[in-house]
This record gives sequence, C-alpha cells and structure tokens, in this order.
Amino acid sequence: LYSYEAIETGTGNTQYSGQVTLGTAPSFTLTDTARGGHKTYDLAGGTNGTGTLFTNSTDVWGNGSASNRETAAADAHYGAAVTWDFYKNELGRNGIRGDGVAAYSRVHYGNAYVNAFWSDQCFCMTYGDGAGNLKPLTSLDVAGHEMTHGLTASTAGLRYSRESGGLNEATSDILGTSVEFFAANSSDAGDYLIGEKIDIRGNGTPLRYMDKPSRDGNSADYWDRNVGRLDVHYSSGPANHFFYLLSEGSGAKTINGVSYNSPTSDGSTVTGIGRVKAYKIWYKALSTYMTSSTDYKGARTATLQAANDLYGANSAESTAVAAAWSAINVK
Ligand code: ASN
Ligand code: ZN
Ligand code: CA
Repeated sequence: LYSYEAIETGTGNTQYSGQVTLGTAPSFTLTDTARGGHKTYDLAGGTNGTGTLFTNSTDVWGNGSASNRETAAADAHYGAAVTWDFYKNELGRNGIRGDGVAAYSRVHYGNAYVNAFWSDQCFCMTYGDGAGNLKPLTSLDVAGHEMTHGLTASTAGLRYSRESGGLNEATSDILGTSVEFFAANSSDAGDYLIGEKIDIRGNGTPLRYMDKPSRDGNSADYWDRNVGRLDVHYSSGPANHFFYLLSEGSGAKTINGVSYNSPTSDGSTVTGIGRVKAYKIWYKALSTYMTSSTDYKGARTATLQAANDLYGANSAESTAVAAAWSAINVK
C-alpha cells in the first residue's frame, strides 16, 4: 500500500560551501532519500559507468580539501540537493522532469579533467577534478548549471547550437546563479559570476560574467545577426546580460561585496525587478513557451508572454522585460 524509506542525514565538509547537511540513507551512503533518491558516485579516474557509491560509516564526508576524495562528493551531493530544493520551492517543480525522480552525480571523472557536464544518456551530472586535481568543478553554481541542462532538455529542449544553444547555455547560467543566491550559503554568497570559486584560469577570474559578459574576452554583450555563429558558451552572453539587467538594472551596483557595472546597447536605463521575479519569468517562458528552435527574438516573445501571465499585461514586470531585451538589442 505504501513504502517507507528512512531519511538519514550526515555532515559534509565541502570545499566551496563550508559545512553542510547531506542526505545519507540507507546506512551511510550518499543517497538523498528526501530528494528523489539522488546518489553520488566515485568514478576514481574512470570515464564511463557509474563507479562506486560513496559509503562512510562515520557519516562525516570530506574535510574541505580536495586532497580528501570525499570532499568533491560532498560538494556535488550538496549542489544537487540545493538545486532540487530551488526547483521545488521557487519554481514549483518536483525534480528535473517533474516526476520526483532524481538524477545522479559522478565525481573524479578522468585525470585532471577541467570541466563538468550533464548527459541526457545517463540522466546524470559528471565532474572533473580540475587542473592539478585541486579545484574540482563542483561549486554550487556549476552544479546548478549542469542540473539545469537536464531541466532544459525536459522542457523547451533548446537545440545545442546557434542561438537556441546560446539560450540553452544561458538558462543554465541563469538558474545556476539563482541556485547560488537561493542557498544563501555563507561560504558561497550569491553573485552574477559563473565558477568564481574554481579559479579555472589560475588568475582568480571567474569563467563568465553576467553584468557585462564581454569581461571574459569572448562573450557577446548584445544580440546581433552573427551571434549564433559563436560557441554556445559565448552566444549565451546577451541572454545572461538580459537576466542581469532585468534583475538588477543597468549601471553600477555592489551586491554581496561584488561590484558590477552593466551597460546597455542604446544608452537606455533599465530598472530591475529583482532576481526572484526574473527567474520565475525565465522558467515559465522555458517550460511553457520556448521550443527546441527558439532564438533570441523568440525568447523575447516567450518571456513577455510569461511576464503577462504571471504579473499581467502592462505590468511593471512586463514593461521591464521589454526594456531589458531592447537594452541588449533584441527589439
Ligand atoms: N561545462 C560545459 C557545459 O555545461 C560542458 C560542455 O561544454 N558541454 O556547458
Ligand atoms: Zn553548460
Ligand atoms: Ca557564482
């Protein structure tokens, strides 16, 4: 008639998010019964299969340093849990597919692998250890980014090339960043930077910036007719910029100690509506109006429809959506 699964929790000492609570049922494995049964596995340098489920009878996982192989697992397991809670509490969605079933995570992929990825084939997230094995790609924003590739595949299905690919990448940056803010984790406060904790270039700079994407040297700030020719991690720039402008507005601003200065293509001033309304609009557009072939023009239409549904036609929110798109040259 019904089944009962114990909800057990242990302590994770993560590298990027401090000490956290982890789902560890049954009997001290990295299994999050409260969140669809999400499990975290050790690939131990392998590049296929599931590897080995993490087990530790002390129920204390990692020590905050990458030299302990459970540390990356604690970060990945935590990132999946916070993203799950964000989807549920903020977006009203029960897991990636809305069916209450979790994906799983794999850490220690390959040798000094400096990336992380989502796979529709395994319905799983995979993380490398980073260069020199010291900075695994398991920060909260990156976990939210990768899990959101699963969400996008389950909803709009944005094709991973040209403009739809840029929108797919931006959706992962937008919701990954939103997860970081949602967590309100004192060791990893929210920001509009992607991968800032990983120091992927070794000079302290993040992978991407949302206030002015061209700060990375490659991403586009504004839409133009050739933007779809860029790599999807650079054609995401205008949509990331749209999300920043819609949330925070144009110009200079400091948030959680990080300074931003967001320009507009036409010198207009955009007034932000706050990131909570902004991500609710983006998610409704993604899950209701966007399709596999949605381009930048289509994203403008989809988010305007979503804002009209949520806040009313002619609402301040809908007006701000139009203004933010116009400011990145999507008229
Ligand atoms: N980390 C990258 C991403 O999620 C991996 C890739 O390029 N597919 O976009
Ligand atoms: Zn991505
Ligand atoms: Ca970040």
